[in-house]
Parts: sequence; C-alpha cells; structure tokens
Amino acid sequence: MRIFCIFRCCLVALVMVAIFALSIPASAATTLSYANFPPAKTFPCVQMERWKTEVEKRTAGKIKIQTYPGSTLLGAKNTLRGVMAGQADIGCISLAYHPGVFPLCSVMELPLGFTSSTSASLALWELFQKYNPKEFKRVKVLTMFASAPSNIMSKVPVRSLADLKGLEVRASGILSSILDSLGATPVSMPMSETPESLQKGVVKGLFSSFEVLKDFNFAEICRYETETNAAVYPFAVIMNLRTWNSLSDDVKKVLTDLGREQAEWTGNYMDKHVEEALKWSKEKYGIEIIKLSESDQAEMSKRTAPLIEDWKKISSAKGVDAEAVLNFVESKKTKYEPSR
Ligand code: 3IO
Repeated sequence: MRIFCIFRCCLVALVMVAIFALSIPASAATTLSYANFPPAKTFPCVQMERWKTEVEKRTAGKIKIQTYPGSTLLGAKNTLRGVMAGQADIGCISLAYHPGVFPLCSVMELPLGFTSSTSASLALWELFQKYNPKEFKRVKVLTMFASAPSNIMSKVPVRSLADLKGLEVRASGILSSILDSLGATPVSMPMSETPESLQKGVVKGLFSSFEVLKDFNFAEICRYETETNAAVYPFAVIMNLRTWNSLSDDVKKVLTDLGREQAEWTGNYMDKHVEEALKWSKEKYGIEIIKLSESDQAEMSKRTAPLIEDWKKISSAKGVDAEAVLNFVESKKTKYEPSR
C-alpha cells in the first residue's frame, strides 16, 4: 500500500514537471495582434503578412503576430483609437480617413506628382524620420507607405473634365477635395465601404490606385478607367505605446531596422501589382483606359494648385513648417522618382 502511494506521488510529480516543461516554450513567445481594415488580398494586408513573416523569422520565435484582415478586429476609422487604447497591439491606418489629425503627413495627399508607390513610400518614411511629427506622439510608428497614384474608375466614361461634372465619386481626405476642385461630387468613405456603395449606386466610381480593379474586382462594375495620376494615399502602421515599451531591446531593434525596408518592399509590390491588375482587367473585362487631353491635364493642375496653398495655411496654423516640409518632399521626389 505504502509503496503504491510513493509510486503514485512520483507519477503525479513527473506529470507536473512534464506539464511545466512543455509550457515554457509557449510562454516565452509574445503574441501581438495586428488589425487591418481591408480584405486579405489587398495590398495593406499583403504587406502585413510579409511584415509578420519577417518579424517572426528575425526575432527567432520570440514574437508571434496574429493578423486580423478585413476589419475583423478593428475597422477603418477606429483602428487609430483602438491601437491607442490597446484593443490591438498593431494597426494599419489610411491617414486620409482622419482629416485634420495628421497636419504634417497629410502633405502626401496633395497633388505633388508622384508617379509610383515606391517613390512616395520612401519619401513619406523619410519625411516621418526627419520631422518625427507630434501628430503621432501617442503611438509608435513601425513603417509607412503610400498607394500608387490615384485615377478615376467609373461606371460611365469620363473622357473629359466636363464628363466629371456632378459625378458622385468615392475618395477620402484631401483626395476628396481634389475631386471637388475638378467639378465632381466627392463622397468620402473608407475603401472598405466602397464595394457596397458602388453596388447600390450611391457612387458611380472611385478615386484610388488601379490595383483595386483586381483586388476588389471593381473592374467588373467600373469598366472605364481615366488616368489622372493624381495624389497618393499615405498609410501608417502603428503600435500601442505600452506594447512597444514592453518589448526587449533586441526585438525593438528588429522592428526599427525593418521600417524603411518594409516601406520600400510595399512600394515595389504595389507598383508591380498595378501593372498586373490592369492587364488582368483588360483580359477579363475589356476595360477602357482613357487619357485626358493636354488641355484638360493643364486645367487639372491649375484647379488643384490652390489645395497646396490651403494645406500650407491649415498645417501652419498647427505649427508645421509648411514650406520646409513641402521642399523636403519635393527633394525626395526628385531623388526617388524613376528618371524618364
Ligand atoms: C487602398 C485602401 C485599401 C485597400 C486597397 C487600397 N488601394 C489603395 C488604397 C488607398 C485608398 O483609396 C484608401 O482609401 O485608403
């Protein structure tokens, strides 16, 4: 009886040690949540999965990232607050969904003539590094990037600025003001609400980069694509500050080192994907690409130029050295634009 009791005690102890040992590797890894608003196959989520893979590899299993695409954790407009409050550790935001909140970085929404996502993404990242603007002081910025230049995708052909008059077109932020200055009727909403609005006919088109023709299948409903190569949409990937402060120095270094690389990777991915999406849309739906006349292009520059002056006034009132910021972005554009 006694021997049996000792044996049983040993067995219990052994099982407990085994459970403890097994639990060590699990508790050594920290899992961070990452919220993203658009569907999984769109570019903000493609870059999220790439970032996750690199972080998990480079931290050798210390950090695991649980990704939540398609607004499954936080939506387009509440990701900023949600990350500040700790509802998610990390989140991806489109700055144009928060008018007035980012007086400095909103410079990237202006019609500055960027022709690629890569050059705009690098300019945005370096702008942030240089000014470290206080508009982001309540979060840690991990990386930034920008969409490719925006164009009009519509159900009806827009062959001239005259055709745009009164047309309801979806955009956000300063890009809505660009549409307004061209005579369209802008309807501001996040990209994630656009499929339904197009379906219901609330809007007749959208103003964004061309890769969405494939990724949202917008080519099916918007057969006319008018090239404007207008402004880009700037994005930021932000982390909760308490989460950031809880990370070890070696993990912080991995994330810091990845910032610029990720901006460039995303730009390259986007620029290639725009080409692919256009080819796909032509083959599958026979979309028509429309170029505006020289005189309409000149008229566009003339009508949108005051938006730059407006931005200067608004950002200066919030303490931004507007002239210096614009000059900085122009110099980066010259540096990174593919020479033609
Ligand atoms: C965008 C946003 C979500 C998914 C794909 C996208 N491609 C371009 C954008 C930028 C944009 O239109 C926006 O609303 O942020």
